[in-house]
Amino acid sequence: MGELVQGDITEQRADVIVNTANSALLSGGGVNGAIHRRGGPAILAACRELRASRYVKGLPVGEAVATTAGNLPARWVIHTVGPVYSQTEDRSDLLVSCYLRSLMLAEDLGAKSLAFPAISTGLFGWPVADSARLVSRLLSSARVNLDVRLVLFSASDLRLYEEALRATDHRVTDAEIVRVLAAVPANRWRALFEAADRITSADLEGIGSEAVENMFRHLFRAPLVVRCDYSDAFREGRRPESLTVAEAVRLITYIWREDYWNGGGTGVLEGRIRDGSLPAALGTLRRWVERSQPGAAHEGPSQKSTL
Ligand code: AR6
Repeated sequence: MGELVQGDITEQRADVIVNTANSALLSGGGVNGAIHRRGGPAILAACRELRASRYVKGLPVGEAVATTAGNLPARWVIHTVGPVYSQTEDRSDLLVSCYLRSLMLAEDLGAKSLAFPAISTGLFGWPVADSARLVSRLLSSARVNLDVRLVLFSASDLRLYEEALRATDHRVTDAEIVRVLAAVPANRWRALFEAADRITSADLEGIGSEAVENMFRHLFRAPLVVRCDYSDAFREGRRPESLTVAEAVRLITYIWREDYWNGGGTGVLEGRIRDGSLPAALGTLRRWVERSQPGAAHEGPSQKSTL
C-alpha cells in the first residue's frame, strides 16, 4: 500500500517521479511545469526525441513513457497523460491505466520507489475525492513490487486521500480485476505466454522446476497475482472451462497463495495442473488477451503448449 505525503513532487527523493504530462510531451503548468523548471532542459530534449521517434502522434492518454530526470533528485521521470474529467463519460479506466502503466514501466526500469502526483486532478478537472477512491482501490488490488508514495499538494487533498484509504475495503471486484488486466502491456502478456509454452510435462513432476518458477514470475509481473479473494468454489473441483477471466485470475492467485507462496509442497499446484484448472485458467486468459489485444498472446509457431 502506498505512503501518503503532502508536498511538492519535484522535491521527492525516489527512483521515479511521475509527471502529469500532455500528449504533446511539451512543458505546461502544474506538475508538468514544475518538473521541467526544476529538472532542466534535458527532460524536454528527451521528450522531443520521443516525439520524433516513438510518439510522432503524441503519447496516448493512459500510457506512460520514461525519460531522464535531469536535475531532479530521481533517476527517471515517467510521463503519463491523464484523461480530462467528463461528467457524461466514465473515463476511470484511463485514469487507472495511467497509474498501472507507470508502475509497470517503473518495475521494468528496475526502480524500487516511485512518487505519484494526483493525476488529472488539476487542469484536467478530476474530483480529488474520486481520484482518491480509484487510486486506493487500485493499490489494494494490483500487486506491485515498489515503494509507492502519493504526493498531494494541499492539506485538504491529503485529507481526502487519507479518508479514501481508510474507507477502502480489500474485496476486489471482478470489474477491478478486468481493469488491471486491460492496462497490462503486450510485452508482459507475451512473456507470460511464452513462459507457459516452455513448460513440459517433465517440469510438472515437481514444482521446484525452473520453467514453472519462471511462469509464476511472469504471472506475478503481469500482475496477475492480484490481491483478491478467491472463491471457495476453487477449493473443490469445478468445471475449469467455464471460468471467466476474473475467476481465472482468482484461481491463479489461490494457487500462488496456497502453494507457491508457502514454498510448495501442499500439492495445490500439482492438483490444479492435473485436474486441468490451471491450464484452463491460462487458456481463458489467452483468449481474453487475444480478443482485447490482438497479437499479444501469440503462440510460438511450432510449440505445443503443455499448459
Ligand atoms: N507537486 C505536487 N502536486 C502538484 C504540484 C507539485 N509541484 N503542482 C500541482 N500539483 P496538474 P492534470 C497538483 O494540473 O490535472 C499540465 O499543464 C495539483 O494541485 O499538474 O493531470 C499538463 O501540461 C493537482 O492536484 O495535472 C497537462 O496539459 C495535481 O497536482 C495538464 O496540465 C495535478 O494537477 C495535466 O493536468
